[in-house]
Amino acid sequence: MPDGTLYIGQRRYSSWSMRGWLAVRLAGLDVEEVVIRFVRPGPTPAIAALSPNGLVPYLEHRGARVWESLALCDYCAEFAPALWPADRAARAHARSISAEMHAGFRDLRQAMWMNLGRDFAGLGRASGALADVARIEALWADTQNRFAGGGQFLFGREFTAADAMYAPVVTRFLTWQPALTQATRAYCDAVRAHPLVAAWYQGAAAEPADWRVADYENGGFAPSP
Ligand SMILES: N[C@@H](CCC(=O)N[C@@H](CS)C(=O)NCC(=O)O)C(=O)O
Repeated sequence: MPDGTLYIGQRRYSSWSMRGWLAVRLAGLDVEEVVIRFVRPGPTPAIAALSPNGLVPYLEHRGARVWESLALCDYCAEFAPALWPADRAARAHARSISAEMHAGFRDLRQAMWMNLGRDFAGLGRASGALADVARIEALWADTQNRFAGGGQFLFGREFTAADAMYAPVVTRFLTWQPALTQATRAYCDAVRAHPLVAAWYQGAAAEPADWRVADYENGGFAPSP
């Protein structure tokens, strides 16, 4: 019998669920997964009735109730401390960039939403989104230069909670293909190739077609000038 339940949204669209799921799987928690399909227009009643903040991811584990993806990362790190870097300064940096992700990049998230099954190359290039892309590229480059020691992830060879927090950004970059530096593309390739990220994509591809949400499949957008 599993130790708890992790509630998530559709893998194809739910970026915050992806973060929580990656943290839970990296920590090896033995939990059952329950996917709750989004209802549009939201909020989704089944999620609102279940989760304290009315959102997924939401984890129930051995008597603990955990919501907010960053809190899930911290909870999972209690079982797998390597989710955060061992070095104090690196760990402070990892927490800071993860908090920046959790709190921000709203323009990017709105203009280039997560859809793991579509190619929206060249679209979504609103000025605010491009400013977010530039900040993320600078942040990743600075982090890797200071802490990765030549490894493929943000803090080296191990995929940390910070990588989990940015993994859905990687998927956005792959789907929408804004102009990116070579270093950013190399990081995106490394994240995409991680076995857990690959498993999440496979799960998304296996979701039934009637789970699709029209708003996220085309949205009626036009390329930005
Ligand atoms: N700050 C929250 C954000 C979670 C969030 O926005 N989740 C979305 C899905 S990605 C949700 O549950 N939406 C409810 C709905 O669409 O009905 C976190 O970090 O977990």
